[in-house]
Amino acid sequence: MERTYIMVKPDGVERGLVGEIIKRFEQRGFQLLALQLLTPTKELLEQHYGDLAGKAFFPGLIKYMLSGPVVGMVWAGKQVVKTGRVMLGATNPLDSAPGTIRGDFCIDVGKNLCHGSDSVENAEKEIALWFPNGVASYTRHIESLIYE
Ligand code: DAT
Ligand code: MG
Repeated sequence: MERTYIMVKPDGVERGLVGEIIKRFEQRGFQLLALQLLTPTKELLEQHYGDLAGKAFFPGLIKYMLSGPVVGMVWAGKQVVKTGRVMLGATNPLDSAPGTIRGDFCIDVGKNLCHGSDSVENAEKEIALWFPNGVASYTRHIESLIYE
């Protein structure tokens, strides 16, 4: 089953939106495979956002992400990478549709609450980076109520 890495950023944790974000993925029918709260190191964040290292906003992004703990999750399900991004909304919250997490709860790109992997390949890289001890799978009894 496809997997994605979803992360509530420090602003989302401080604002008490962890439960709200988990709720949306749970209610949609996706399966929670892993969950952790941690204050990431600068090195971990620089690896996670490695492809953005040349951007002018990169130092500010790292500072923001270091400002407190984050909640990282692995979710599994059919097309969960693409659908997870749709559920988060556009990178700039002002472009995010109402009904999306960013479209419902934030305004500025530098305080956009959450992260979601942008491809299946990057999802697996991010899961390996944030959960170096591995992520186990398990069978749910409700699969037949979610998938046809
Ligand atoms: P996304 O988080 O939607 O995958 P991204 O990978 O392009 O977006 O960028 C990672 C984060 O960097 C994004 O969530 C917020 C920040 N960011 C992106 N573009 C920015 C910009 N133009 N100004 C400030 N921060 C930006
Ligand atoms: Mg991204």
